[in-house]
Formats: sequence, structure tokens, C-alpha cells
Amino acid sequence: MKFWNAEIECMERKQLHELQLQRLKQTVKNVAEHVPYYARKMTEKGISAADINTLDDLKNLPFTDKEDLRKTYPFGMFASPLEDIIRVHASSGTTGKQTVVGYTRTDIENWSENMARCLIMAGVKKDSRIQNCYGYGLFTGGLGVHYGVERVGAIAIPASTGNTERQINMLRDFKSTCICCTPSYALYLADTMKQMGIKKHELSLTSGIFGAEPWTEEMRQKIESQLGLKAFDIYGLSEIMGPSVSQECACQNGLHIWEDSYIAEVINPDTGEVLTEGEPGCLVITTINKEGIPLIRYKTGDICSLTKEPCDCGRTHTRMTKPIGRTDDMLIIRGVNVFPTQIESVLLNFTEVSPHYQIVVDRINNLDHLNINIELNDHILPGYPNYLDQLSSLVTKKLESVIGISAKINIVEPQSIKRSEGKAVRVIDNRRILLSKPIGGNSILYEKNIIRQ
Ligand code: DLL
Repeated sequence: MKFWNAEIECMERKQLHELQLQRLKQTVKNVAEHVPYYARKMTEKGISAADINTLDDLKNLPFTDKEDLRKTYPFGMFASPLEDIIRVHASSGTTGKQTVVGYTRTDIENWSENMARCLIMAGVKKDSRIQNCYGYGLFTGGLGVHYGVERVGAIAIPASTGNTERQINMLRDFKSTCICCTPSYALYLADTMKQMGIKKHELSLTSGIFGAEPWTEEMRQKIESQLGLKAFDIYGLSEIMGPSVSQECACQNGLHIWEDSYIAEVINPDTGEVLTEGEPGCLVITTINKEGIPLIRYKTGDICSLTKEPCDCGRTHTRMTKPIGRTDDMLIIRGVNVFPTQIESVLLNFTEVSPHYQIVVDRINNLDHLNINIELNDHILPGYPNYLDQLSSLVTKKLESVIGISAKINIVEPQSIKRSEGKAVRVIDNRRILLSKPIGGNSILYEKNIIRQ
């Protein structure tokens, strides 16, 4: 099967725009009538549902961000009565108060439909066996993928996270054909397989659906070669739905956003100005068929660009580039902006080091220091006395030429960097920064120790 829903996935763009406009109008009317918070925001902006006559009018609507969800915690942004909500999910709350989202039965149906499209796009068939190692629980990864697998009618193996050796035994014994997990966990599995003496040809994997964190092309190559499968990037966020907001097709050249459910824009994160196709900026999403918690112009914080260029796979839905990270993941080191994925791209070109790394930023005597811990690959035996010095100097030079700042490279023992079963913690930012935060009209200064998750 090439498509799950060819009619929608390959719909002419003109027809798709008509569908989007009709759904956008309904959504705006719905939130104006049922979410007092939105009604107030729209009044403040001087716009009403009747002012939405074209898709271009979207840009006049107010933005929504995580802070709005926090202010209305837990259920204040729900547009459906609580008796129609059949499930909630929540963010982990590692970067502040957790945010809660609610789903009606129709939302779960639509989510399963979109996830089914993603699975088929990754080559899943009715007789496939999908080992789902995303966490089941408040995190949307586990249940989101699970319902999609059931919709397709393939075999769901709800492995969830943890117990890595058992996961590998299951992969081998159940002959799982597709694995779903974070890309960092995929590499951890590959490492553990090596330690257990299990070769990739003993597994039956043909595809993997990896997401929930940023990952690079270099990382894709490692995963594909170490696990012997084709790796697909899946993107999503709990505020909008969960996994399946977008995913790569077999062309692996951008992630198709399901535009019958979402309208995507990219904005300049500083000015809010809508950017043109191809320009990178902050991804903003409006949900157009969501009932539980419809969101208007939600600032995801993820950096990517969009293209409407036709795709060789035949799907007409807009593609986003692989997100390079979040606006708040961007490190500013000695005035230079750096995304962890830029560092990853450089490190993974060195075959001597493993794809597990950690970035540590300190401020000493008012100067930022960038330290990067990288692991030597366990099959590398430092043959001559200066081997490690030479390697670290090569990596330092390459990094400096790409990111424009110097870093201290620490080559550490194989297997010594903590592995993660979910989203990897790549950055430890120990800088104690004086932040200015206005409270009640006054500006107060407080100290914050930023540890990025
Ligand atoms: O991570 C949903 C998900 C589960 C997506 C499983 C894919 C697979 P949250 O926990 O709400 O939801 O985190 C959402 O994770 O705003 C991005 O910053 C990041 N993220 C998700 N997918 C990708 C990806 C799930 N493919 C946040 N590439 C988002 C880069 C991603 N970042």
C-alpha cells in the first residue's frame, strides 16, 4: 500500500486550500464562542470570526504560546465540555508548569488517521510488527503511535521505554519489522546489541520511525547502518496533537505536514512577521479539525522552513525541513548562536568517536566556556602516545571552522556518557545568568541556573 488515504494525501492544493479555509472559519468561530481566553484575545486584537474570509486573514489572528496554556492550567483552553473529553495528555513540565491537553473521541479518531498515514509512509503494511518504544503514559509518543498501528491493523508491540536488553530480545524473537523510539535511544539499542553480540542481520527491522527530539542527517546514517533499516523522521508536540503532525516519506527530503488538520506558518521569532517559503524561522501551527483544545497560531518554538514544492512521492502536503532545534535550545556562547545539532553534525563525521556526546557550558570570570565530552568508539585502540591529543585537536579545528567558536574537547571512555531511553539530555548549561523578569509592572532581578532538557 502506497498511501493510507490517497484522496486527502494527494489532494490538489487548490482543493486543500478550500478545505483549510472552511475548517479555519469553523475553528475560529468555535474558540471565539467556547474559549473565553481566546474571545478576550481576539477582542483585544479587534478581530472577530466574521473577519476570516481568506487563508491570508490568518495572519491577523493572535498567537498562542506555552505561557497561555500555563495561565489557563489545567483545562481553561478546552473548547469542548469535559463530558466530551475522553483522554488527557500532559507535557513533562521540565521547563516550567506542565501543560495539559484534552482529546474528544473525534480527536483520537483524527490522530489515529494521521498516524496511520505516517506508518504507511514509512512502509508499514498490515502484516508488519511495530515495536513501539515511546513511553506510554502522559507523554503522547506511546499511545499516539499505538492507536495509529491499530488503525492500520498491523501488530502493535507496546514495549514502551526501558529494559534495553529485553527490548533487543523482543526485536529478535518477535521479528519486529519497524521500531519507533527517539533517535538517541535507537543508537543506545545499537550499542547494547553490540555488547550482547547480536548482529543486525539477526533482526528483521526494515524501518524505524524516530522523533521527539532533533537529530541530524549524520545521525540518520549511523542509525541506518547500525540497525540495517530505513530511518524516518516524525515530528509532533503534545499541544498540537502528539506524534504525526508531520513525517518524512520515502524521499527523506522534508516532513509532510497533514494540512487537512493543520495550517503551518513560519515566523521571525523576534518580530512575529510571517516569513516566505524557504526562510527558516519559528514554526507556528493552527489546528483546524481539533475539538478538545483547538489552538490558533501556536508558536511551537521549533526552527525549520517550509516548502510547497511538489514531492516525488506524490503527496501534495507542505513539507517542513528537519527541525534544527528549539529557539530556546539555541546556545549563545561568547555572543555566537549555536544549536546543539550543528555540533552533532560535526562530531558524527568522525568515525573514531561514538554518536553519544554531551555539551557543557560554563561561565568563568565572565567568559563563556564550551566543553564537549565525546566518547571514543569502543573498537578504536589509541595506537600511539599522542593519538587522543591529535584527535581532539582535529575535532576542535573542524568545530571552530563550522560554528565559529572554540570548544574544549574531552575524549572520554567508551560507554561513559549517560544514555537516555527517551529524549536525550545533550546540554548542561551551568551559567548563572541574571535575568530580568517584569512582575506586577516592576522589573526584578533573579538568578536562574538553566539546565536544558
Ligand atoms: O515529543 C511528541 C512526539 C512523540 C513526537 C514521538 C515524535 C515522536 P512533546 O513531548 O510535547 O511531544 O515535545 C514536543 O519535541 O516542540 C520539538 O521541540 C521536539 N520534537 C518532536 N519531534 C521532533 C523531531 C513529542 N522530529 C517537542 N525533530 C517539539 C526535532 C522534535 N524535534
